[in-house]
Parts: sequence; C-alpha cells; structure tokens
Amino acid sequence: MTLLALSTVQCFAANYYVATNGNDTNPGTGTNAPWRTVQKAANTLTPGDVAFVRGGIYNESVTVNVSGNAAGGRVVFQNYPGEFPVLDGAGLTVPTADNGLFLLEDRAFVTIQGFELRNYAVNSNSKVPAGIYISGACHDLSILNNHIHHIANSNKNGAFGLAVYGTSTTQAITNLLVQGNELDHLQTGWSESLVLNGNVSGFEVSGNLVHDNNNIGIDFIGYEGTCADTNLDRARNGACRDNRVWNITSFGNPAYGNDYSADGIYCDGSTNIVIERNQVWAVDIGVELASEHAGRTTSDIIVRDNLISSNHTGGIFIGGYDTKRGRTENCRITHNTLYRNDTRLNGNGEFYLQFDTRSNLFTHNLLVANSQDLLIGNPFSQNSNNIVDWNVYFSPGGSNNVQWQWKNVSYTGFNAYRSATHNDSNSIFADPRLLDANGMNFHLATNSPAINSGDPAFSPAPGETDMDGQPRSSGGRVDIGADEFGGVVSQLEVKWLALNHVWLQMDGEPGHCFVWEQASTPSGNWQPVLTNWATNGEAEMSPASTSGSAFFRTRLVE
Ligand SMILES: [Ca+2]
Ligand SMILES: [Ca+2]
Repeated sequence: MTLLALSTVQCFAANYYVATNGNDTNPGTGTNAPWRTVQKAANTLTPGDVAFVRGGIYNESVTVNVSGNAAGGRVVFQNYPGEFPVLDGAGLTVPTADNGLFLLEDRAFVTIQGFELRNYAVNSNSKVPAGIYISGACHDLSILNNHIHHIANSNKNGAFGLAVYGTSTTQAITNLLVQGNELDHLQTGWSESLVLNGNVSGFEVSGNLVHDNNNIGIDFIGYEGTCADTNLDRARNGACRDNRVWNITSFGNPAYGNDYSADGIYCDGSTNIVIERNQVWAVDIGVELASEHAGRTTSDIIVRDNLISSNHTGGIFIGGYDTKRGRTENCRITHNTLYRNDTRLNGNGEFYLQFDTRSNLFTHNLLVANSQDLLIGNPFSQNSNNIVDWNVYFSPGGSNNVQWQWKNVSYTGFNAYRSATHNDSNSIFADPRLLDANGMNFHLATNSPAINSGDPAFSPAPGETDMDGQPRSSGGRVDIGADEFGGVVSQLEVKWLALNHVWLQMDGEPGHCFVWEQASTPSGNWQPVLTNWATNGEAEMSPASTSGSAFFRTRLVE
C-alpha cells in the first residue's frame, strides 16, 4: 500500500548562476552547475529569484519573459559580485520589431543591474537597435549601474541607449528607477540616448553619466502618439537629478546634418518633472523645455540647482523653435549657474526664450556670458507673464555693453534693459567670483556678491538642496546660483595605520574661514575636531585609535 502525503507546494526564492562555461541543461542553482545563457534565466526565474551572471562575454540579446510581484519579490538579473558580464551584440541580427540587448514588455518588479551592453549596431532605415528597451504595461522596474555603449545606427532612422515607451492605455509605466548607468558612444540618429516617452508616470532618473553621443542625452517626451490615449501620452511626475551629461552634438548625425541642436536634458511635451543638481556641459543645448507639437505644452517643470556650462548653442532654452510648435508654461527655473554657453556665438546667449512662453519663473540664477556679451535671447513676442528677477549677471564687456533681448527687442546695458522691461529689479550685475570656473569649480568664493543676495522671502521646497546636496539656504539668507556658500569644499580619507597624528592642509582660496570635521564613514555623523576655527587651512590632530580609518572634511563657514 502506498501512502500519499498531501503537501502544499512551497516556493522559495532562489539564487541562480549563469556563466560562460555553463550549460542551460544544468540546474543553475550553484556556481558549479551554472546556466550558459542569460536568456535561460530570463525564461525561468520566479518572484524573489536572483540570477547572478558571472563575468565574460555573452553574445546574446535577452527578452525578459518573467516578472516578480509585490508579494513574492522582484526578479533580479545582476552581475556576480566583483565580476563584469557583457551582453555583446556583435554579429547578432537586429530584428525589425521592438528589440534590445535587454527587452522588457509588460513586465513588473524586475531589476537589471551591473551589465555591460554593447556593440548592437546597424545601418538601416527600418531597424532601431536598443541597449535596453522597455514598453507596454510595465511597473516597478529598476535599471541600475549598467554600462551601455556603442549602440548605433549609422542611418538617421535611430537607435537607443535606454528607451522607455509607455504604450499602454490602461497601465502607466510607474515606479521606474534608472540610476547609476553610463551611456556613451551611441549613434542614435533622430532618437535619444536615454528617453522616457508616452504613458510613463512616476520615475527617477538619477546619477547617470551620459556622454559622447550624437543626439539628445536625456529626454522626457509627450504627444508623439506613443500612447493612443492623448491624455496619458506624456512622461510626467518624476525626477531627473544628479546626472552628468557632456560631449553631445548632433553635428554630423545623418538625421541633422550640420545642425548643433542636441539637448543635454530635454522636456518635450512632458509635465511635472523636477530637474535638479545635474551638470551639463559641451552639448549643443544644455537644457530645453519645449513642445514640438502645436497646441501642446511642456508645463510645470522645475529646473533648479543645475550647472550648465560651455554648451555649443546655448544654456537653457524654453518655447518652441518656431511658430508651428507648442508652448512652455508654468515652469520654474531657479538657482542654476549658467556659464559661458553658446560657445558658437549664435546669438542665443545663456537663457533663450523661443515661441510662446507663458507664466514661467526665472529667478535666483547666476549667468556669466561669453565674449558675445549676451545674457538673454528672445526673438519672439509671444512671451507673457514670465517673471525674471533675483539673478546675478556678468559679462566681460561690463554693464554698459552687455546685451539682452526681450520680446524681440534688443537692449544694450543693464540699466536700459531693466528700465524698459521692468525685469530684474532685484538682480545684480557683478563678477560672481566663482572659485575656478574654467576648472569647472562653480562654488562661490568668500566675497562673491551672490552670497546672501537672494529673495529674503525665499524658502526651500521640501528636499531642495544646493548643487552639493547641502542646505539650500544658509547664513541667514539664500544665495544666487547653484551653490549655497558654506558647504564642504574638500574631503579626504585618512588611514591611521601607525601614525601618531595627522597633519592636514587644505588647498583653497586664501582667506576662507572653515572648520575641520571628522566621521568614521563619508555618510557618517560629522563632528567638529577643532574647537577653534582654523583660518589658514591647516590642522594637526591625533587619532582616537591606530587602526582603521577616518574621514575628514573642511567645511566653509560664514
Ligand atoms: Ca546664504
Ligand atoms: Ca555649497
């Protein structure tokens, strides 16, 4: 007689392994019997499972056919700790349909972390290769710390580093985190390096490095018909912070010919996005807020505490590039530092208002013009209820020769501009005394006129900081530009070893007052280690113990 025991099936979250010496017929559950392909993991994982992918080159593209869920947990595809797996598209045929070295359609609770994705390339007017392509009814996806490069279409038809297409009319792509990735050496034709397009609501794009590509760095798009429901067809309700974007131009891109029109960060028809603490340099247009579609808007975008310098065509652009485009309204551009943009001397300047701009705010920005002495350009008269005030301006030609354009009228001299436009009644024209702007150190020097020159009524929004992540207002009154004076200017780790004491010296501008502080970790509880403020940048200290390490920093005080 056989006894049958009734039991419930228990599911346990499992770790799986993939290695270049593996076999997909292996169980995959130990490092001694790994799978061979990432695709095997992408067909097999169940909620809560992790696939650790060992270092080496995997010549495959992967379609993720599994999801996690809230109860069971995520499915995770990640590098084996300390190793570097590569999905290499060399020699693979790019399909005409949606594709990516990772392709996720209608997926949820998936993490992709720590992969190098490269060499997926075509010369095609019908194919669009992508490093990672996400579309449909997706939610709770995390794309972390991947390096995506050499994804290319030599044709104008396009390619993507990372594309998120919200195509569903019933499920917005939401709870999306794109963090710590590097995207470079992409040839994207008329497409973008990193794009969120259509029904995407609720996202963070942070800490990414985007550089050396031939079209737009980071783009938030609406009204392209990506989602069939027009009311949902716009990226919205997200944050774009702490990214660095550089060396991007559309010049020579087959879709743009000789145009220098690639944005570093672009909002085209999107709404309710915070763009903060990014650094954008040596792209065509630093940051642009516009709608390319007539009758549509880009609205309620906050652009704050960004560094925007040495871009080819201009610093910040708002409005449509011609009268057949839509408008930009209710955007708040505050506390940015714009330094010598429009390096091609195109007559655009640092801040450029194009067609149809309404009810935007431009305050607490610090602008330094280049040799063309142009701070604001505005060759359109469709400009209403925009507020421009509490800024610091500087130009090598001086306050009598500096240029502004406002509602298609040009002004020479700060006073002439102010009296005619009634803009900037509380603004300053003065050398802002940046610590080392040519060395891209845009901190304020001790005697900067931007210090404590902001609107006394200003109070920071929840979560708003300066470009260093430090309090946005200190010293009794807010500063102008991306830096709030009084922050950390240098930080170092000291290995105690057998040292009896340590001698610290700070290189900085003479005359600063600052205090030394110590912590056991960089994010630790910083404590002052000198009871007296040092004024010459030097300190001598004895360690609490002779093992481990400690972190020191100097912090400017006012
Ligand atoms: Ca201050
Ligand atoms: Ca600071």
